Amino acid sequence: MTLKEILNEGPRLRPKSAGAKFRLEPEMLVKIHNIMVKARVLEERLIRMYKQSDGYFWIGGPGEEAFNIPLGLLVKKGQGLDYDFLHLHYRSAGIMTALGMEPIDALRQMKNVATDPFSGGRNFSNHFSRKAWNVVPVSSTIETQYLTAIGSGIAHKRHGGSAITIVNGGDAGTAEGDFASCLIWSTRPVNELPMLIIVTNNQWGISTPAATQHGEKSITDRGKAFGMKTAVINGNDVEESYFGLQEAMNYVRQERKPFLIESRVSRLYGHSSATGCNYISEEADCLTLFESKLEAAQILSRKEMDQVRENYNAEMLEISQKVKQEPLPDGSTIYDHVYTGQKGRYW
Ligand SMILES: Cc1ncc(C[n+]2csc(CCOP(=O)(O)OP(=O)(O)O)c2C)c(N)n1
Repeated sequence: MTLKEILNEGPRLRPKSAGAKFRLEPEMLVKIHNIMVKARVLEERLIRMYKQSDGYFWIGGPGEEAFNIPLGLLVKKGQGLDYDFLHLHYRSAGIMTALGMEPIDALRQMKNVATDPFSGGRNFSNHFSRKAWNVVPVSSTIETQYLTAIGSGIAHKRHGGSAITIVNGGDAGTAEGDFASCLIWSTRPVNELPMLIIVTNNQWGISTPAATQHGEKSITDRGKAFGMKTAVINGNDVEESYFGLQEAMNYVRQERKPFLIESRVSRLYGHSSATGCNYISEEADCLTLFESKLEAAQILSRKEMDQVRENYNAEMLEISQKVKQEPLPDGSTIYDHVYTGQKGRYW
């Protein structure tokens, strides 16, 4: 069943009381569920490709969908300073999927084929970039995005309007000076920057538990020291994420001042392929949680949700087979795009 069919059939299938426990409209809940499944199945396909030697390395964001899909849907998407800038990290496939990324492009990067639109087949999986949506290239070196984000934060401040700079990264990375620089630069009196600063806290830095590294109770306490508005959000809950993000974004858009969000999320397949990328059943699974709520509220039936997953499974399998036939990048292009618009060697 397609999303359109579900949306069309939805009101007929649902009793009047359906959705009573939710604040979001049933159509929005169905839409978010659909994109959550799409993003999850995409990640599962990427992991499978890695395990079948159709890629060299996997890192990604299964377990962050309940937070990342609402985030992507709330972005003011476009190119230039009238639109939001996104400085993302490597667990952001859900955000990109909500923005409208075609899954085949993520698979192309995984397989490192020439058709990969993000890096021409030359970067790790989930290292996106898209000029048309102000998505700045994802960097493997953690936390540097909090520095580059200051630049677009300043540009947004000077430009005016309602567009904002959004940056995300993990909890362990906040130990880097780059994070402190971001807090300092975004909160300078009279020069505050319109930045939504997000830390997705999955309680791990590869294999180091967060509890052994953080003296503060919550990472947002650091923002408070700079006089910032902050919020801790249960990133495993769709509605808490949606409304928490909406409130923070409205504040940043209108006040042109920063807001720090700490989102508590799960890391469902471990750190990366380097740690095996197997499903960790001890972690809370936001999709399972959301699906039981949708079922209990009679928004979607188990059968309908299984159908959504089945359809995406079939689609991802089909496109993975297509990608395997695509050519690898030619050696002559190795120096292309080291600098914007540059082709060939730059010295
Ligand atoms: C500057 C830098 N130092 C170390 C690493 C190695 N490294 C890669 S991911 C990672 C852990 C990051 O943990 P966290 O910031 O909590 O994000 P998560 O991966 O858990 O989402 C580290 C230390 C790196 N990529 N870059």
